[in-house]
Amino acid sequence: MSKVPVMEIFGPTIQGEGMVIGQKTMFVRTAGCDYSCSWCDSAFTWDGTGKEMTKQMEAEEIWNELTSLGGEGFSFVTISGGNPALLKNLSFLIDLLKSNNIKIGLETQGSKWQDWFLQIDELTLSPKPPSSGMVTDFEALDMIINNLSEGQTTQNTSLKVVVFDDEDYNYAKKVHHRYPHIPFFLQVGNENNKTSDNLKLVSLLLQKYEWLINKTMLDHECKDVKVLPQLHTYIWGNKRGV
Ligand code: MET
Repeated sequence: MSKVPVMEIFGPTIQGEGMVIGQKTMFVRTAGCDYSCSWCDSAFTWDGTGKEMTKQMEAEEIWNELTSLGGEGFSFVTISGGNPALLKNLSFLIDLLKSNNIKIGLETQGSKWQDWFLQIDELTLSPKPPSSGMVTDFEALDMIINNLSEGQTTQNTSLKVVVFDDEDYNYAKKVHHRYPHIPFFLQVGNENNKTSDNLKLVSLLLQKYEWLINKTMLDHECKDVKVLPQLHTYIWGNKRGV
């Protein structure tokens, strides 16, 4: 069986987060997660509510769906979840995308390793701060970052921590100082991931972005970092499939 559980395929759109923010991309969202973050914006991938939407798909089927949606208008595919790093079989999709000259971005919390990480062009490791309710396995993250550093590839890796409060910010600093050579991104957390009142949401998110920027600018212990909004929420709010 070379199938993987797919929750949704959409695009073209832009990547709203992290190292390739603004990148035109297609998205493949896999089902299943080893985490259950309190503020997860894609809880339907793991809480049972998206069960009917989940399809076991072969790499070729995923590719067909991508090309039927995006035609010849894309050269980048982002794989997210859930935690796609639970799926060994994603190697088939990754090989197929590569053979079609497609660049690949992948989002994971950095709790599990897969050998195919070495083939990802833009890999975001996003360990979760205390507000998520999750506890980071730093041994696993150390191992992943070591494996990636040893791999002789053109692969790019970054770390991204979502920040909701002061405690999260301190956690983010700890992560950055543990892996100072990895490009580091701080991202504004979205506390209101259910609301459809976009004007109110954007105004709150802008305030939180300003708070995070001010905090970082005044902090002499945080120098080589990038502070980003979750861009897609400023445009589409909590809407899915964009
Ligand atoms: N679980 C992955 C991550 O933490 C994918 C996005 S989270 C909904 O980056």
